[in-house]
Amino acid sequence: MTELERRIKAKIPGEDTGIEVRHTMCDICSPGMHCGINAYIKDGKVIKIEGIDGHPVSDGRLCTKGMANREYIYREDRIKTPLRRIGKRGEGKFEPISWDEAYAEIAKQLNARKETYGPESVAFYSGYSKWYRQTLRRLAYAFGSPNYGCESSACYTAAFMAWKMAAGEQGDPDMENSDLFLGWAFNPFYSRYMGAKHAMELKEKGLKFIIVDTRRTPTSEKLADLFLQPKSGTDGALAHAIANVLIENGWIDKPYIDKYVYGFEEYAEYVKQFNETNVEELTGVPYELVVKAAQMIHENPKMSCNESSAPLCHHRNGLQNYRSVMALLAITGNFDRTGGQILNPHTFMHVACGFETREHDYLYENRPKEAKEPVGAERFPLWNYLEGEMQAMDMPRQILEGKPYPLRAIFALGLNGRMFPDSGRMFKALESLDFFVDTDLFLTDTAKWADIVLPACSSFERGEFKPYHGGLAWYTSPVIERIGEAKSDVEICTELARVMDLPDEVLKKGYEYFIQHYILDDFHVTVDELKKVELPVKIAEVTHHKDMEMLEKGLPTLTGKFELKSAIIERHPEWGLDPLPTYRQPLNDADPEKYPFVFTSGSRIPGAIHSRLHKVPRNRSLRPDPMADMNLGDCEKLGVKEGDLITISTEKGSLTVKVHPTLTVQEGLVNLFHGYSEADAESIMDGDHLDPYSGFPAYRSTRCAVKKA
Ligand SMILES: Nc1nc2c(c(=O)[nH]1)N[C@H]1C(S)=C(S)[C@@H](COP(=O)(O)OP(=O)(O)OC[C@H]3O[C@@H](n4cnc5c(=O)[nH]c(N)nc54)[C@H](O)[C@@H]3O)O[C@H]1N2
Ligand SMILES: Nc1nc2c(c(=O)[nH]1)N[C@H]1C(S)=C(S)[C@@H](COP(=O)(O)OP(=O)(O)OC[C@H]3O[C@@H](n4cnc5c(=O)[nH]c(N)nc54)[C@H](O)[C@@H]3O)O[C@H]1N2
Ligand SMILES: [Mo]
Repeated sequence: MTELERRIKAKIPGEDTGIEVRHTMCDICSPGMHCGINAYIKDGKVIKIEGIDGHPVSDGRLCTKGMANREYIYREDRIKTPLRRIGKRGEGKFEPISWDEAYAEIAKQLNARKETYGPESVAFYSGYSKWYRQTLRRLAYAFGSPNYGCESSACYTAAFMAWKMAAGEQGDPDMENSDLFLGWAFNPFYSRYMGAKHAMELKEKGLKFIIVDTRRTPTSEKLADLFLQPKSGTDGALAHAIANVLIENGWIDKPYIDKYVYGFEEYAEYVKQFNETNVEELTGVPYELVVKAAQMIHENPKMSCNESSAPLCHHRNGLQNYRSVMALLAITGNFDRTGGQILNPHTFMHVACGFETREHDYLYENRPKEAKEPVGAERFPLWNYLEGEMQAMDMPRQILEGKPYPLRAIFALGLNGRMFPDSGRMFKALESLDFFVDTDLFLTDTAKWADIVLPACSSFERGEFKPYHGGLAWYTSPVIERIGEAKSDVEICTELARVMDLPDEVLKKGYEYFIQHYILDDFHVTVDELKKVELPVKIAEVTHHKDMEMLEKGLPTLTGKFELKSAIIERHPEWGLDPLPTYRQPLNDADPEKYPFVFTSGSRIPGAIHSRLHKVPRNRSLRPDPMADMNLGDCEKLGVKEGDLITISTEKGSLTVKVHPTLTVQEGLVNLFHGYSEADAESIMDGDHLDPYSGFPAYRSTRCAVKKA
């Protein structure tokens, strides 16, 4: 081997090797992360990736998912051209067509639905990706439909709703200044490694941790000073029991409550019923540990709490459980206070960067005024009141029933039918549509049901505006050519708006116009300037929080106070919801004799994210088969050992997977990751086992039976 060959083999950048390093970012997980990537490019192809040293947020690091980027963008099932279905729905037979043909067909079909049934009969839906959502929402509104909606009908929004009800805005933990962190459903080691690093550093500096998790995890082992392991979805009862001990012992901040909290007396009366007589039966947590938790809270007065976007809310009682945990912050005077939970408004795309933008104007200024209520509005009135977008979990029902009005077409970016509980029903609904467009990088199981499939490009093939916390911003540039004829989602939405000549000049001007005029103008920065910087730069001063400033000014709630009792719900008795954070048990009504176990699905595993990485070989090799965790004792009783097949059955159906006997879960619980084609967790869930407050699905609490397969 020559020296040059050796250098090429070692992927060393240089003019002689023809290898160049360009900066991009990972968009496989949430916008709160988006770690910086050095992409090593040779002959137009990415041959290696690594983290960017000095990136102000990720500083050289990438997680198991981020490391998958190269294999992810070159997955074999990447779509290269627009496709038209020629086989049956779901069969996967398509013919390539041109972009012009695709747009023309979409315009024709969507307009025909509008003509026959009204603009609301077309829904505009986004899967987990978020970067293009403002443009998609504007497209929906420009078309005249109120039905913009997304995966956030099952992620994070329920928490946001709880915050809006209590305080009018989202709170975040001020962990650096806390004495105690209440890590309720907190396992960043698997779901956001930077959070884990941060927590470890603070632990070293003396921060105390209470961890509340249905499973033992790296977090419970490495961080917990006290670990509570409740049964799935019983968090509300546990929080109330802790509150009751705090109140009984006078370990609360009475002057703070008197001045800033609404509904305390009734709440205090209500939580009395969660006590030593029933807490262990309700939650599985011994009463001594409840008292210990209360004691720790009392001894460590500055307490902040984890914001859980998923596991706490993935129950039919999820939003109320969330409010119950938040109540602990209010009664101990830890809201809007240093070391507690402080208000942190979103800057852009679900990220709180510490500065304000006019994103909201862009999102809502073209919202149709005369339109019908969005999907789910009747069934989930609180959701509709607070969010005003479609509650997508009600989409399959409405498609199939046509009530309160027909929903006949979907234009989607990254729709995954397998994230809808009772996914079988969702696929039936897709089958019954007049017209379905799906846009994805890959020809997924869901895309196979579409009439037209559009090829989206990856974050390596496009540029996008990317703000980070701390007042930072970046505008990435493509590091490779587009694969096939793929386009970026915002181009697709904009071009479609132009082809259809929708009445929205701002939308038709495109994404860069939006970023420039609604976001960057206020900071006197141009898109072109930002594109030139190699790494995120500071564009705005961060507004620093002043202790109790918001409380003193009056919170943006109906009462101006932190509401333990929701004044919004009080004013709407017709909704049939409780103003107090009342508790009800989480499980569905199936016969407990027949279905003695609890099926929970979705607790994160390090190497996978939803449906995205199961087909990436290096990640798949970390866990080659879908695998359900069960307690060792249960496995012994069932006579199964590591790797044996078990069948998990619910009232909806059954699936067969390998079993992993473990002590991380308690007896009675069956835990499986989701998003697999061959073991679809959602296929055995009830599509109507939803939280009436938020519409969120109960992914984590279905009664099931288990037997050896
Ligand atoms: N059982 C169970 N189910 C769950 C959960 C759970 O805990 N348990 N969690 C829920 C939560 S919190 C979430 S956030 C959802 C995730 O919801 P999903 O939307 O199911 O998430 P993904 O599978 O990551 O992505 C959806 C699709 O988007 C495509 N995609 C990726 N990048 C792009 C892009 O740039 N453009 C376009 N057009 N498409 C792209 C992917 O290929 C994929 O097919 O799942 C929910 N489902
Ligand atoms: N590797 C990986 N990372 C991800 C994702 C992924 O799919 N894979 N998804 C991303 C997305 S969209 C989201 S929303 C976040 C979610 O991020 P997290 O909220 O961290 O996700 P989980 O791992 O589902 O839940 C955290 C912990 O809550 C526990 N838990 C489950 N049910 C309950 C319950 O009823 N009560 C209590 N107290 N604890 C419970 C689980 O055992 C788990 O250890 O992760 C993001 N990061
Ligand atoms: Mo999520």
